[in-house]
Parts: sequence; structure tokens; C-alpha cells
Amino acid sequence: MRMVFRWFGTGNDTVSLRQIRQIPGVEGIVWALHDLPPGEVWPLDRILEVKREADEYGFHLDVVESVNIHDDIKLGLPSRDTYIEHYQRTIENLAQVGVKTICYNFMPVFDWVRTELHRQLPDGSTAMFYEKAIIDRIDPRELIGTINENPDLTMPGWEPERMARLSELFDAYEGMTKERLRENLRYFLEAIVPVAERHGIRMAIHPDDPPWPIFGLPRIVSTQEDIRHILEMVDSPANGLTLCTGSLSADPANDVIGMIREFADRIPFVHIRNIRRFDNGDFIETSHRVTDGSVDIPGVVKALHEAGFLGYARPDHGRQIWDEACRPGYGLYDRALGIMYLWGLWDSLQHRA
Ligand SMILES: [Mn+2]
Repeated sequence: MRMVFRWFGTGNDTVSLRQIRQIPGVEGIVWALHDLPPGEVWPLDRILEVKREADEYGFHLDVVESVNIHDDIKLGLPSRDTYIEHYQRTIENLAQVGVKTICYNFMPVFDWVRTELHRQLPDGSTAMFYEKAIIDRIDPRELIGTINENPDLTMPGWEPERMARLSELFDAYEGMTKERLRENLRYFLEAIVPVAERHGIRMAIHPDDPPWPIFGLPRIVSTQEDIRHILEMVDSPANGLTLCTGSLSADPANDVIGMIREFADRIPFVHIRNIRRFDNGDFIETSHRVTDGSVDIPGVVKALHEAGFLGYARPDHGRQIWDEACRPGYGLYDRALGIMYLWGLWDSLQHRA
């Protein structure tokens, strides 16, 4: 297991590379050019700038999250070919700094959805919360202000420019079906995977968050069957999965350990976090500890260990603790605690082995 840590870039993150370096065992940053809109080619000089910053602290740039996919590709519009070409050129540019894995998602309109960013947990810390009854009834436009509470820190997938076009986007997806969305993903993968293969890069699709349809939009990466379908549609190691334990486990029917066993050789990257599920469909993000949430994190780590997992792992979201002023879900303290929990589990298995 190779530990990495998501970093949003200079001026866009409250956590510094100097601080990340002091977390035991972190070898690379999970990065992106967050200011570029989806569909643009990532310029090599901008990529090299990040490389210089990472080099200073000895971090690699093996994992990119995310190279976002233009909506025209998800919609299957004729203009998608231009954006696919741009994506191919971005892959070529990323290969020049040794990128090995590109995490991306194929969710229509929203990358992820929560109803509160600072819901209090019993210990006084706060975490991101999803209240199903609210999502079932509200207009998604009402969420934009909640998610983009801090204009200084862009929330990936919720960029103000994109959200300004929300009504237009919803109109464009009108009538979109699961089958058509799948076909549009297939079209994208058939064009991208050969380029990724040539450059030793593995694409790793992130599951839907949450893993069920919202606001009438279809979802295609929510279940074990969905994932199997995607991995089979382009059968190459370069067509892989980002296994996100928190996203998938929001649906109690999902067996993440079973997914690790089935898809092990197609998982280049894992997001490991815990959530607590409630019977009414709500969920809240918690500490990594097994007793704090509904996800069997020790079981996840054990399954990865048994599978001989050599890929990248990052703690996913954390709680906001110790009065840290940070991006929701992406503070230093709780993610560092999460890493130590993961290392504790991993090292105990290694030593036993
Ligand atoms: Mn995730």
C-alpha cells in the first residue's frame, strides 16, 4: 500500500506540503490543476510547476484526482470528440511527469453531494452530512450556496462558473438514461484507454457519491454489477477503479470487501474512509475507526493485504477537529489520524506475514 495525500495546490489549500511531509509514510500528493475548467488541455508548463513544488519535498505526482470530464462527453454530444482529444493530450502531458493513475468520475452534473458541511458529531467535531429527505425534496440550486460557503476554496465539481449554468445542464440531461450514459462512458474509454496504455497510465473511475440516482439523474458506478460492467466494457488494466469505501458504503447493499476480492487487479487506487449510516438513508462521515462508523475498515485493509495490493491509498475525507480552519473534509489533523489507523492495521498484517 503506497500512501498518498490529497493536496489542492498552493493558495487553494490550508494544508502545506511541509506539514504533509511530517505524516508518516506519505510518499506522494494527489493533485490536480483545479482552476482549469473541464475539457481544457492541461498545459505542460503548469504541470511542471506542480512538479517543482512537489520535488522540493520529495513527493511524487503519480496520482491525479481528478481530470474532470466535460459534460458534452457524458451527454454524448458531437462536440465530445474535441474534448476527448483534449483529454488524450492531457494524458500525454501528465505522462511526462511520471503520472501513473488518473482518478475521474462520470457523474452527471454533480461530483458529490452533501446537505451539510459541518454537522456536529457527539464528540464536538464536525463532518460532512447527507440528509436524504432534503435531497429528495429540494431544488439542487439551493445546495450551491451551502457547498460553496467559502469563496477562497473551490469545491471540486461545484465550481461557481459551472453551477451558474445549472439549469442549462439539467435541461441537457433531460431524458438521459442509464443505458445511454453507459454507452457514452464506453465511447470515452475506447478512445482514452489505448492512450493511457501507451503511457503506462491507469484510468481509475470513482464511484458515485452517493451511490444512487439523485435529482432524477441516472448513475452508472453505484453497485458491484455496475463496476463489473464498466471493467468488462474495455477489458484492460488501464481501465480501472478507484475503490472509495465511503462512497460505496453509503448503500448498505454494497459489499466493499467483496468488491476488493473481485476487482483486486483492476484497482490502482483506494480511498479509505468511514461513514455512519442511518436507517432513513442519511449518513455522516466519521473517524476511520471501525467502532465509529458502519464500514469495516480493518476488513477493507485486510482484504487489500490479502490481495497483495501494491496500489495507492489515501485517507479520504476527515472530520474537522481541534478547531482546524480548513476545507471541509480535507483538514490535516483527522486525515493524519486516519493514516496512522490505516498504517496500524497494515503494519500489523505485514508483521504477522
Ligand atoms: Mn472518494
